[in-house]
Amino acid sequence: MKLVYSAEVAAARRTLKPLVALETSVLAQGLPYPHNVEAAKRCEAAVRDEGAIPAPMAVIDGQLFVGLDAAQTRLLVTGKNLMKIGSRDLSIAVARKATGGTTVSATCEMAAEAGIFVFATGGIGGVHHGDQFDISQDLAAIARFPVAVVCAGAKSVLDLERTLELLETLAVPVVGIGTRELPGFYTRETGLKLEHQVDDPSEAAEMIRARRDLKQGGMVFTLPPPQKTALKQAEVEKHVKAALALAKKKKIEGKAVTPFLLSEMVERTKGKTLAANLALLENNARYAAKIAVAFGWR
Ligand code: PSU
Ligand code: MN
Repeated sequence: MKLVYSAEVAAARRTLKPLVALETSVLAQGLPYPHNVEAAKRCEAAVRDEGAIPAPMAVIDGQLFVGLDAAQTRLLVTGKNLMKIGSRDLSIAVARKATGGTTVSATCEMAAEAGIFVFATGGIGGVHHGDQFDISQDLAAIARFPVAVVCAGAKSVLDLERTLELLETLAVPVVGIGTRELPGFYTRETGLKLEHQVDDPSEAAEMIRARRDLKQGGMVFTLPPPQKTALKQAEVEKHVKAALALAKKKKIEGKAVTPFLLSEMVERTKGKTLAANLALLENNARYAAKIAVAFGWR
């Protein structure tokens, strides 16, 4: 895989500075302008604050970038018709010289190739509700590539119970940070129990190292979203139900489902989920950086 490193990420690799991978589908498809600009800024600042270097990934004109300069970031937050690039889209994007944001799956794949072990996102994809068969490729990618994903759980619009079951099937460890309850992305609570908990970044780093040494795939660390902007489960459930019904009515399909549901949630909660999303993205980036610093190089 031919990766193009930004000057800053290349320097970090030479000087063995800890790196944190960041996805960009959240910028290109997940959040509306100008909130996506704010998200990128807050995440990168949080990573730097903790002494690590942010490595946002994207595909630009068919080239696989690890680390983006200001003009490239600008393109991803303002560009029209940007591709949503998961693992399965990478080869197509390269062949077609396309430009787009990478989802969790493609970002895991590129991070693994770059030797980056820690990755921060908002919420991972997972098993969707309903009797259609819609499962995000994020899960298979996390199972396959040796990257630890720090997130606020799987996105609230998903079937979280089934998502946890499938992660077990795929032999992906899911570890709570400071709690044994799975957070629900916009919510701190879900009632779903996790088997394991870590209470500080070095414990998480030890687990990543052990999994790496076993030559297994990636893993998931879940961090409850910040109290101040978190929503209550009952409120989220009500709006998710309505958003799912509308998606069905409008026959929203395939990779458009997740962006549609997220933007519906923003409207239905009058922006509350947007504030929650920005806060949890920053929170996850910060904790991921702490883990990356504790992990060090090899
Ligand atoms: N988390 C967010 N916003 C997002 C996403 C995650 O807070 O937009 C994106 C991620 O890039 C994730 C993708 O990988 O949604 C999952 O999409 P799908 O369900 O189509 O696999
Ligand atoms: Mn899907």
